[in-house]
Amino acid sequence: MVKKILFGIILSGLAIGLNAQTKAPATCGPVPTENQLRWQEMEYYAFVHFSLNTYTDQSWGNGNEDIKLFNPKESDCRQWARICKEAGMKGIIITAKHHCGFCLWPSKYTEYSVKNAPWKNGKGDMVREMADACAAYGLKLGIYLSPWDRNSPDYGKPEYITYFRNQLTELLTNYGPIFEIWFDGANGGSGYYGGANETRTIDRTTYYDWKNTYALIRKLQPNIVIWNDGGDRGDLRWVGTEEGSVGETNWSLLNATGEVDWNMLHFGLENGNSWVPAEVNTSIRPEWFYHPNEDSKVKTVPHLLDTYYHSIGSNGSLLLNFPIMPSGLIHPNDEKAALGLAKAVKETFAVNLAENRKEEASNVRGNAKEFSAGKTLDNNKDTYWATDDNVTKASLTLDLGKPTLFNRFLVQEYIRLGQRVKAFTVEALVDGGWKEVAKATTIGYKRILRFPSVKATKVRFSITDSKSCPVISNIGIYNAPVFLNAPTIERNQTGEINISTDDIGPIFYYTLDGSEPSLDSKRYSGPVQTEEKVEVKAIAYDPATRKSSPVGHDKFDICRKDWKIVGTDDKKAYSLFDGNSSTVWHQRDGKRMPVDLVIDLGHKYDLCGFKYLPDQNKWSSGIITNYQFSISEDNINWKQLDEGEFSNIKNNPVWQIKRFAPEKGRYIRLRALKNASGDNVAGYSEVDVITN
Ligand code: FUL
Repeated sequence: MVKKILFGIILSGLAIGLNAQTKAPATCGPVPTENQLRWQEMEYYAFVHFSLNTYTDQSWGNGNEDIKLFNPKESDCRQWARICKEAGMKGIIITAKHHCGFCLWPSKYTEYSVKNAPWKNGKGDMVREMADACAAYGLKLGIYLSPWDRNSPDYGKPEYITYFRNQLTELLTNYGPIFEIWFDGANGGSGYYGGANETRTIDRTTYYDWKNTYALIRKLQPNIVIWNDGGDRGDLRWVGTEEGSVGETNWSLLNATGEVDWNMLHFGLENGNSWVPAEVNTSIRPEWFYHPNEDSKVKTVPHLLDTYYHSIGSNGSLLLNFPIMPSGLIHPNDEKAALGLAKAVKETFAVNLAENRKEEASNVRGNAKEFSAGKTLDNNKDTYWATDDNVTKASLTLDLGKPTLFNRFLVQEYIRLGQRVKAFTVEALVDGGWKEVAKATTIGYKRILRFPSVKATKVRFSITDSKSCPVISNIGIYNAPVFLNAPTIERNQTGEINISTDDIGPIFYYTLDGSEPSLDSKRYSGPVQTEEKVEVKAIAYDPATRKSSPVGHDKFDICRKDWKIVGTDDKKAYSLFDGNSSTVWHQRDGKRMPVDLVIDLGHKYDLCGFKYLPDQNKWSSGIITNYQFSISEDNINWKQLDEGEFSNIKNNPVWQIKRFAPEKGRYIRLRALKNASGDNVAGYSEVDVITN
């Protein structure tokens, strides 16, 4: 009897022990809200930038642009939605109001909107059309509403906050469910402001009273996610760059309060106390708004694929922008690139080589079936492999059955229980020995690693450090086809064209007359001397795989070989003609702004514009934001041809191209009036002219 009782006690004790162990792991740190989870699973969605800027070739409007310009003759939001749908996107965020203040919907609270534009005789509503097109294509709708408004006479005053909230209320009430609201970070500065034409600064930490503004938003749209860059903690965070990548280490965490520096934006904060995941926003072209001169600068499929791995493949979402043309449509080159990316992604992830393969884990939580290794391959996002509590190093070995070629490894954490993994490796069993093929830090919602193709019979995924027991919901192994990068084309000061690539092995074919290059074109065997204006197109070709790259394309104006920088003996200054975007010259002559760069072109030319490429490091000083441009025949008498701002140059440091009516001159003067860091340094990566 006593024995029986004892046996009973032991059995039930064991059962309690087992039960305790087979319980799901407790959450680890902050976890996502349902809204954030829904958003994270969208992964990929679009931005469309469309406003008066589309008609003025600007990046930021000043607020006084003529409404009459807005007349998209063929505008068709269904074309945008169709392209986004075919591209595999899940939603579209429309710039309902950009910094110029012009509203794409007939707001009751301003005259500066489509209601006074010639488009559809003032009866149009682009936000409505976008909402309908999204509904027709099964896409979600998001809204970009710029807090900074360079048109509103009230900007900077308390009245503007009422205006801003009224507009938010219109947008969040009249257009159905909104999945995301996007508040741009450019806050305050010079503008038209109803005719005041002045500079208005605001205290961005208090002016918008985000706490109450957010409460209003959540009341109107309970399922929304709020994007705000860094400081004004919304549901999502900016990644600190518009070039299209988040950090290799990417924690979906930040602290709920306090300053957010660039590192926090880019890498998240390992021990942050709030869930604030990363959204990677970038444009399919260099700029956000449409500029005809960028028709040949649409990002290539390999470039976009790289962005894909640096966003969706790095625990972020991808918000890819389409600039809308003045006609009201997406340009065919942009469509081709987006569909090309979709095809490449589909091809890459078509076959999961891990599927139906045997898996073994070094530890399974309570030895329970429900937490076994196989849960990472069952195509169910709600099941996962987990280890016992306190086990923070563990591995999972996958038997591929036969020697198999692969070059991608995909892994997902079950983030409902928090983000845990701090470091992991991927090894392949090659000829009986384990070989490390990739190594990384965080995982999060999704991580995809790229490495050179390897043929192996087994794959071992090892978590080498984790905050708590790892919880892995999905694993994939793929063999991605080769996508060669378009070659880089540069011209140095002597006029030599250099063609190069980061890929190993390919050869190049090129043309100098604008025609499409093919394997019958001239083969590149070293720098090509050019003297005049030239349009270069080149492809890379890999004889081993017989694959060709997309076309690399660049146009160069007059040769810069006779150019001299006036008033400096600094040899480094000539790096601004070397065609290399990574070299920079900083003019630090102790002078206060304005700082002049005077160049002798050596001959007289008919000039109609200039180009400026800033330092590619946004933290370096010397990024010019406000300029004047003048020319002279004798370096004594100057004629000013242009004055203005290089809008958004810090966040998006691409070529700044300014045009003016043709004028003859031999000397040019780029006068820096102000830079992004507020000091007296003028920095240049490249400077060039546009001749008639
Ligand atoms: C930036 C803005 O200033 C750009 O014009 C663009 O809208 C981009 C998405 O955000 O910061």
